[in-house]
Amino acid sequence: MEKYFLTTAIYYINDKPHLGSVSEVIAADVVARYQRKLGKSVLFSTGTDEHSQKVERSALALRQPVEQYTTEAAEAWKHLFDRLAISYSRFVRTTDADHIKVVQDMFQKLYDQGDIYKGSYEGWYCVKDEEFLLESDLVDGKCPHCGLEVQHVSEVNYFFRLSKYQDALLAWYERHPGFVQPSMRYNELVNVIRGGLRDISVSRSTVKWGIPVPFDPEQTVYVWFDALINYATVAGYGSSAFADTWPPDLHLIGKDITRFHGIIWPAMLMGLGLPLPRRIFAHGFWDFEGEKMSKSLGNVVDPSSLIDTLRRLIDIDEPVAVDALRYYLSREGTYGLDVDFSSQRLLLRFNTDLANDLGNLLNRTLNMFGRYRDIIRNSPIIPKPALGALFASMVTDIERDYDGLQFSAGLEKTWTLVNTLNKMIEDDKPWALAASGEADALAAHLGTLLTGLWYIGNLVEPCMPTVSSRLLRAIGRPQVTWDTLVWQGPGQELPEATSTVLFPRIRPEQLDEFLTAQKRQKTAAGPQPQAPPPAPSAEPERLISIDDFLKVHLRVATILEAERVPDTDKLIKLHVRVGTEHRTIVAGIGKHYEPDMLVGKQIVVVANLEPRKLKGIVSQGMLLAASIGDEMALLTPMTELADGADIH
Ligand code: ME8
Repeated sequence: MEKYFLTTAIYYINDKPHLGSVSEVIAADVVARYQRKLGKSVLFSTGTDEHSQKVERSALALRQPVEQYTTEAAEAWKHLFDRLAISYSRFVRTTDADHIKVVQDMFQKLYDQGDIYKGSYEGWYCVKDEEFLLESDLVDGKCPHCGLEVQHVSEVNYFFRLSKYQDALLAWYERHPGFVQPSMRYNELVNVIRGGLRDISVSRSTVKWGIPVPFDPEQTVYVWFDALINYATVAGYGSSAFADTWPPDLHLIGKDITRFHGIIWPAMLMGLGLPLPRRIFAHGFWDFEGEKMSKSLGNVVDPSSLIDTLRRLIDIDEPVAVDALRYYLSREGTYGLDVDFSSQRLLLRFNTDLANDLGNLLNRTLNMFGRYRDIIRNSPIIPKPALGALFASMVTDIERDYDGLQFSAGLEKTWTLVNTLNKMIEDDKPWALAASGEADALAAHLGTLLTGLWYIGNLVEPCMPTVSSRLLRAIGRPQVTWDTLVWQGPGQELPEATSTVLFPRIRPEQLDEFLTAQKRQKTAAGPQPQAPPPAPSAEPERLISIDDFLKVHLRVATILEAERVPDTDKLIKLHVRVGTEHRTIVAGIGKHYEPDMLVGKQIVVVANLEPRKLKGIVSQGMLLAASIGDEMALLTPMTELADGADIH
């Protein structure tokens, strides 16, 4: 059986898991389950990164022995991964005995062959990112990545000859254009290598909580050198199994740690004479309100509470709530780029894609089998050939999307199939076929729905394992590998269930409650700001229909001129262009903006607002601005557009 070996990054044990960190392991799980759907034998590893100064400090702060602290924290991570239906083959901990041995063996080998040597390090260190930094790397004296204070370090330690591998790395990148993906990350790394590589420090003399350097117990192995090796531990380095498993097919990591995986790790492997991983894919971040979700910013969404809230408010059971979250994370955004978390979008996806489109399709199909059972008793349940080609070609296209880790595109195509079947029900009008006694046509209609759902049930399995198995159970058809999906009917074996509600619809009042609960949770999770801005109104939002929203005509405008309205400090008169039209708008932004700053800027205006007079000037529209407390910001398109563009 063909093998597939994939890994996630291993998570710093002292961080509480958040939606961003678990999004990676969920994506990896989707890949693992997809590869199994292709019939491969999958080795899938994830785990925790447990050594380092910051872990030592966190344990100390809790007055716990560090071993106890890491064991309890690793259990919490593992428990959450189990809850999220992560089908890992190994949860590796860097404190595992086999890992410690592999790290020491590799360190020794590189030392023996002269790739590691003793030197002295003088410079900066970021404890949060566990990274050595040059003076020139710092931004305002702080870490360029996390913005936190850095530590000055002056110690004797061991260095890895990274510089020696510069040419070999460049040659490797040239020969393997798909080595690092997406291509923008590949280009970034090639530029870093071309810019020149320096040897790096790979041990610490002042950190006790680490793996001892085998030939110098005064030193511990640098946490990144230790952590990267986890991938080799999982593959059984030093055992006979290793040659069969190595190299990994995929390292799935975030865009913040590409240098470690795309430069240092391949150089270490070159030094060790081992094949390099086949592919490194660096995903983007899950943001919250435009900023990376991270513990230090205090803007994290807690996946456990999110699942609990979904369950409680929508009355779904745990595995369905988990699948809904997995679906949302896989379906939003383009994998590789940043995405902003929005509980509204999560619920919208739940109601439209899951409850309306897929859930309804299943339920309607089962209802019809119940209702028309007698009519089709003697007719063959065979799908209509016409749709077979569409389903077969979609499976091929979806495989291409999943191979490229483009989960959203793959799911979008799957939903094209869902909606093709929904539309077919409207077009075929099975109720009319039943009324006129057209048994064969009705049986072909139902056979198509059943076979289509069989495909769809299998196609959604990587992303929603529970939903997949419940759907397939309800229609009485098996879970199969994708290559064995065939466009043919089940014979006379009809589904026994006559109804299954996979996803109850969320009602507007539940939506309100959910959003308020999320808001409360976010406030509870946030750090303590010195002067908190006034909280947005705690009043539940009044919902409007899409039709109400569509009444407002929003357009992009360019500011051509701006001047203060005399005798007021608040009002600015703007002359704007909205496509071919010129308008005057009076806006209350004078305390926040100087007229000069505004000229040339693009803004968003409500184009169909009744004109009104302000200080004797007729204002023909309104511009959009966001404000909280004393702060205000004009809303503007992310990239420049032709003015007059409609906003939907
Ligand atoms: O870097 N959105 O661990 P880590 C998406 N231990 N992904 C995110 C994210 C967010 N908001 N925040 C974090 C480490 N991640 C090292 C790795 S591997 C040998 C050692 C991702 O816990 C991040 O990009 O800080 C990384 O891939 C993973 O979570 C672990 O991050």
